[in-house]
Amino acid sequence: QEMEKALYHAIENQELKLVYQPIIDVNTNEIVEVEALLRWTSPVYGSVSPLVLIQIAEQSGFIYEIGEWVLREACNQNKQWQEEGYPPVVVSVNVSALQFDQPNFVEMVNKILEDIDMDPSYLELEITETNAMDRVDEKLEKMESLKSMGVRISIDDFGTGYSSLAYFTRFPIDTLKIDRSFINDMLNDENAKTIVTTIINLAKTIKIKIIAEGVETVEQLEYLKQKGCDKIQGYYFSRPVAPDLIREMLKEDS
Ligand code: G
Ligand code: G
Ligand code: NA
Ligand code: MN
Repeated sequence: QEMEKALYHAIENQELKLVYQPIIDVNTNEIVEVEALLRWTSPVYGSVSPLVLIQIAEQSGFIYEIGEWVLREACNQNKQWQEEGYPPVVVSVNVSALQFDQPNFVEMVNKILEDIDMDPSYLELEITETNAMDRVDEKLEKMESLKSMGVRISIDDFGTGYSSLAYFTRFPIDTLKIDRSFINDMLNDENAKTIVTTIINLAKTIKIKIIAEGVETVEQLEYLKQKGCDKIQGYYFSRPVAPDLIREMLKEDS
């Protein structure tokens, strides 16, 4: 397949980039995390949606190399911001199930952190809810190892996978990220509203942090704040942006 070939050369040709979307503490209004998001501008195909890119990468097996590149790049970038004196933030990296299920995944993460000499507590790994429900025992063991290293774990797109929150009490996770579809519908749809408030309340009782994704309006922000949501992410505050723009925003925070 042609696109596979193009992707094969994308890393060495430096066509892959990461952008970063701020995650805000609703109580202090400060950036506390950034989510790294992959972008590919191919000379042949132009900008390729990350969904398509990840799909091709998974089919072709390039996901391992790309996933490792993303982790290393995001950690390097975060370390660099810290060395430049910006207020430290957590960098959150999406991990595909294939990548997480690799036997040496934990060792790879550890090696990257050691190479970069980065404090593991500034790295968060995002696993989607649906992906987390497959090969559970293996995943639990790896999550425990990562936790004991000090790495944080979050469940992404939460609410879309039909698992109960009780199920996730087995997982050593720090954060649930409420899927943006619920945030989008929340103020117009009683069901979505109930789901959001229930997730927030239950998470509080089991001491898991909440990030609301896809916050686009001040009304959504105010509602979430009132319900006790910890952190928000979305276009209301900022789109995913290049590292220099993150510098600008962190400067305003310091
Ligand atoms: O940035 P955007 O909303 O276009 O991302 C679309 C999807 O691609 C999201 O679901 C996001 O989680 C996924 N994605 C973006 N970057 C990465 C990455 O580095 N690794 C993996 N596995 N998924 C990513
Ligand atoms: O699946 P995941 O949660 O990783 O997806 C992150 C994706 O959500 C990114 O592609 C990002 O561009 C997108 N995104 C982030 N904030 C918003 C928002 O406020 N509205 C919409 N529609 N998409 C958003
Ligand atoms: Na994500
Ligand atoms: Mn997400």
